[in-house]
Amino acid sequence: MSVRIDVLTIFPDYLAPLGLSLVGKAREAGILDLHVHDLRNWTTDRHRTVDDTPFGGGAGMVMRADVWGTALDEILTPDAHLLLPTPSGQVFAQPTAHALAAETHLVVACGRYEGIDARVAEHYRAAGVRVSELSLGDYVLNGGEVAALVVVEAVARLLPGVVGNPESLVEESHGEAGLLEYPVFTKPPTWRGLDVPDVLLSGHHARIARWRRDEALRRTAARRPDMLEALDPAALDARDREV
Ligand code: 6GU
Repeated sequence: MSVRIDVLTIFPDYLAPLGLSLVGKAREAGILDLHVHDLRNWTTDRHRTVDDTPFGGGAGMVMRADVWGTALDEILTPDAHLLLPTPSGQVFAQPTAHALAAETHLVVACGRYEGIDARVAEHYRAAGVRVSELSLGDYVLNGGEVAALVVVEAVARLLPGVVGNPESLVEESHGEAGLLEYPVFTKPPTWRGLDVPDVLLSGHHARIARWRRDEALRRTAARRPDMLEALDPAALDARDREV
């Protein structure tokens, strides 16, 4: 069971960190088959042009559909899911990471400048390719490369065998509980006058679990009231409601 991911970009060096850390190890272990391609390899002119001025006028440049089409025709396979990072996409979140981790082939097409000619998404959708336009959040970046890093890391760590202890995936922020994670502590028990909460040193597993749940609820209420609103009321017990 391995996932193939192809990333197309005019800045392949931007993706160099994907050789490091857990993602790098997943690649070495054959769990993740990642390929980064230079879009300019599919240009045909002397200047290796990938962009042009926008029809209708306006600032900036638009990436050409013909260059992207030649590249994607070669890279896409029948089971591929095409991901187009763009600030006008749907916000990428953990449920999408889980869904993508169950795929066999992801192709990430990184736009730059003002974006990719809109006919690229339209053409591949009409051809039956699953196309998802994804945003990282409500701010503007210079291109899709950082989003490609984010998607590859978020997906790779969900592949079986990448994160050493699968339990690390269970109690994390944006996990199944729909809450932010509780605060964590390690040695020393006192640091600069600050003590680790007594309950965590008590060895009393039920009390520790209750304390962590309370902290997760308090944090989520303070920082992300939208997440608390979205919780299924049936997921809250009587004690939760007191917090
Ligand atoms: Cl995916 N791309 C760009 N260019 N800007 C963004 C983004 C993506 N997500 C948030 N801002």
